[in-house]
Amino acid sequence: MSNSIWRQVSSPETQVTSEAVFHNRRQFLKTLGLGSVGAAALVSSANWAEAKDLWGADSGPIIKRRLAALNKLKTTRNGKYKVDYPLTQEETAATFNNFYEFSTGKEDVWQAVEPFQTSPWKVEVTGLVEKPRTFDMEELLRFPLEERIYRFRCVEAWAMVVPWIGFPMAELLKKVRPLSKAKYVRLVGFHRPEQAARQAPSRFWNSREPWPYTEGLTLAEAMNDLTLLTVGSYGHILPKQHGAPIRLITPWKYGFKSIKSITRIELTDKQPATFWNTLAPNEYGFTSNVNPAIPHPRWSQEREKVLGTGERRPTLPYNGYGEFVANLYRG
Ligand SMILES: Nc1nc2c(c(=O)[nH]1)N[C@H]1C(S)=C(S)[C@@H](COP(=O)(O)O)O[C@H]1N2
Ligand SMILES: [Mo]
Repeated sequence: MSNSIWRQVSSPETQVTSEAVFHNRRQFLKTLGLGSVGAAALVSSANWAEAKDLWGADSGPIIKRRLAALNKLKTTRNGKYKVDYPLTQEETAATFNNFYEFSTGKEDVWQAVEPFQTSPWKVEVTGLVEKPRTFDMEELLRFPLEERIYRFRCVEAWAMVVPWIGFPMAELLKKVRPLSKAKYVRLVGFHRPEQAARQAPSRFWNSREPWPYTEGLTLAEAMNDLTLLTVGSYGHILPKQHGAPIRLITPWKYGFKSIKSITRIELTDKQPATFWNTLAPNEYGFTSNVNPAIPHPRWSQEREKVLGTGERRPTLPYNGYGEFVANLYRG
């Protein structure tokens, strides 16, 4: 499953925070006199057989088995949003992830999430609303679930097509009744240093990362029908590496807006600070709609690279969703 074409992709989000981390980790292993075999043992001494494939053995059977074990979800397919590209293979999408709470790498996230406990889980919905409320996951899974096949475009220029399962965020917001003062929605991830290695203070790096991960939308964006609170993919509940048990998907925006493993949704009257915008405001704007005409400060956004095949194709304005969202940005 090693995906060497991806090694050529510079990892821009990664570069912001992690060059020092990688350097120090290598230095650390060297100090201990460990090569890659010793490093694998550090990753998961409890499960040697699975840890070792991090370093090159075929991970295909392991990931297939794990995905097959996830609970299935009952859904209806919503065919409104058509995608004329083939689906990304499930194992490919599930072994190439951005999830900085666990790793700055992409091909090791699916292993690094092992300690993460995603059940029980609650989401607090609060702030400028008439009826603030905490929902537990069982309640959230009782919203009518739809399957939607969406394009997905990371700001780093890789792209995929995934059948997500979820419900419009608008349905949740209607239940808590936003006040007329509410103009933005702030979304908050989790903070569990004991389960998420990179949230723990470390003597090996000095992180500036403002945990928990946070994101935000305008209320109008949050109410748009495309904005999906996502609880599943490929017919089953989300695997941890995709942001179990509940994440956001905003397919017309760069992937970092689609915050994983949400614990809190807060309505506000001011534009909220966000994780990436706080770290590098000139690179990761609050709105961050997919736009081939606006280059990232360090690379062009004119083309994208298809996950799994390496095919290059033109980037589409709003990632192909202009007819549904462009009106949000007029005037
Ligand atoms: N909590 C959290 N959410 C996150 C991230 C993260 O590091 N932490 N990474 C973002 C980025 S940069 C991308 S591209 C997508 C990747 O989603 P995927 O791994 O399910 O493909 O998740 C986004 N949501
Ligand atoms: Mo991303």
